[in-house]
Amino acid sequence: MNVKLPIREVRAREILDSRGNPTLEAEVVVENSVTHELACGRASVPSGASTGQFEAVELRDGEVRYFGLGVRRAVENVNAKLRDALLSQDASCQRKIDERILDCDGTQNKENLGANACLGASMATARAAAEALHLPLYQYLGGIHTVCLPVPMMNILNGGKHADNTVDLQEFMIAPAQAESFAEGLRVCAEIYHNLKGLCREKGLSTGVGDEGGFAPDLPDARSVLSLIVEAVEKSGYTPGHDVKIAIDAAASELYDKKAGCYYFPGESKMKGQQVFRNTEDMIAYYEKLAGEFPLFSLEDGLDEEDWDGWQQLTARLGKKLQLVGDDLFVTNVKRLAAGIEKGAGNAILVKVNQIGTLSEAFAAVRLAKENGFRTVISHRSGETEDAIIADIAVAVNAGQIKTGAPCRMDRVAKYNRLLRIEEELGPFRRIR
Ligand code: 2PG
Ligand code: MG
Repeated sequence: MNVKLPIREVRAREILDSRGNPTLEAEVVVENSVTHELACGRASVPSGASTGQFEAVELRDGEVRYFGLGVRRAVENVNAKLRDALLSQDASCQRKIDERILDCDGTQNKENLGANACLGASMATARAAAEALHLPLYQYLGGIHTVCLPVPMMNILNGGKHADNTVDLQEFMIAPAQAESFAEGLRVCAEIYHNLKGLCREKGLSTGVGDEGGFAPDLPDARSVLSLIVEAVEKSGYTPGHDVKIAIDAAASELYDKKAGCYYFPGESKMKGQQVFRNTEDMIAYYEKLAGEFPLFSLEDGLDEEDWDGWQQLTARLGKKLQLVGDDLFVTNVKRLAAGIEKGAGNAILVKVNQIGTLSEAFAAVRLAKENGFRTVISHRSGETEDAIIADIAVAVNAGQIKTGAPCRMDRVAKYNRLLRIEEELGPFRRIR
């Protein structure tokens, strides 16, 4: 007899995220048709700061409370419309559940119910189903295909919209290239993080942290950040480029000045006492130079989210040498990803479930990426909660890589700790990059 998991309750509430802003938490209760046991799944929705303009709509109340950021309307959409659409549906078929959520919303970008409402319901349903079947979530979602722990791209130095320093590029990350296991890789990165703190202190730089837990000192430009990171890697006893490689998320859409038609670097301008602008050609040359001088392996959002021509040039020039990750460019959307694949724009996708609004759509993006030889990176948002669901997702889809901030602040560390537990369950098999 096939077990069914009819949904018995759907509800949501407003909670706070790691920046102290409201976000939505959903709960779904299902009944196991064989045992008649009830099981509850809970999930909370993250939120970005450098949000891509093509992301699904995050519904905010726009009222006085919480400076307009309340999510009571999204909560109400879960408690009424989504509840009606999902009650008594079988939670064990995630695709059908997500299709009902999409039909209930009825728009392309989820502006009706809000992607936050949709995603909360989608993720809480998966959790409830896994719980009802007594399976860990990664195993429920990925079945026997769950074999690969992701390599962490650990963000150790924050800039851009995630900090108030002069670093213009948003994220500087390290990845353990040689570690034999996730736990070992995590240790390597955490040690480097601590040594980076020591170096900042020695040099009289701030050791305060940004939204994702990375340090946020005032430094004049990307080259000085990369030099400092290389120093921290060496101080930790590792060889840059061999043991540890470096990744950047430029979040270039945030630097792009539409009127001027080029990228403005406010921090670098301030530190150097002269206006620093770079056009698309300059940007590509700039990255090429940095990649020649430093052990870069990955560059995310190196150019603006609408600059398809620029992305094509960037990929033609650097695509063999670097992983070129589309975040704001693809927004976890199969249509935009398909366009990128066709145009030869980028060679990897950043997957953020709240950019699109249901698990099934995010998984479709992962599938399309893999079918076309694009790499996949599962990612947190800069505004997170204690929910570590992206750890399970990264394992379930064998993403290969995860980006979830510094080993600092529990909203980030919760994901790393969840992966440690998963590795203990699965054993240390992983794909070595
Ligand atoms: C990014 C993310 C996560 P945000 O740009 O990749 O690091 O930032 O959530 O602010 O969009
Ligand atoms: Mg990004």
